Amino acid sequence: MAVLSILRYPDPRLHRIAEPVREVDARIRQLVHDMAETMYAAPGIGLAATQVDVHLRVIVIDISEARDELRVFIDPEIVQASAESKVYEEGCLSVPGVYDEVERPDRVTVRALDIDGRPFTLEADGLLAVCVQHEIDHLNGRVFVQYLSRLKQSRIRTRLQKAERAVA
Ligand code: QAP
Ligand code: CO
Repeated sequence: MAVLSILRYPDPRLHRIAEPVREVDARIRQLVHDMAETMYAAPGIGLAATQVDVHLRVIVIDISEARDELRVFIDPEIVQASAESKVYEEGCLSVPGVYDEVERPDRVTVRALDIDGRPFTLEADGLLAVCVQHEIDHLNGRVFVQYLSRLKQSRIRTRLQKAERAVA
């Protein structure tokens, strides 16, 4: 197991489109374990492979209070989304210190493969629905700040670039 390093916005690699996995083998299971360790260490509630510079369609999520309900989604697809939407304050391990409101469908049905390569379907609402959509966006090269105004995006970019220089 290993804690992987997380790409920080505005890294261009965050905008790569991830490839389908299709076959869940030992290499993918190792990636899932490392991603889970990275998410728990951060700590965060969700992480997409894109954020650790692996461009495969793999997501880990744990929204439980006790941090003991790991959810794994391989090749996730949203097969249904509610017409009603909801605004939620989002953050991202790739955009540290930045939180802002994003509007998304309130409920989604997601189909994916589990760690054993078996297909499953999940109906999600609340925080889980937000998190699944946020992480699938990462696999499609989209970071949540791209839902914000151009002005906010430019301020966030400047702030994070300054922070990057300060630690370099
Ligand atoms: C995505 O985000 C998410 O800025 C997961 O300094 C977030 O785990 C989905 C984190 C909110 C739905 C709602 C962010 C940790 C963690 C930070 C995360 C930070 C430290 C973010
Ligand atoms: Co994120």
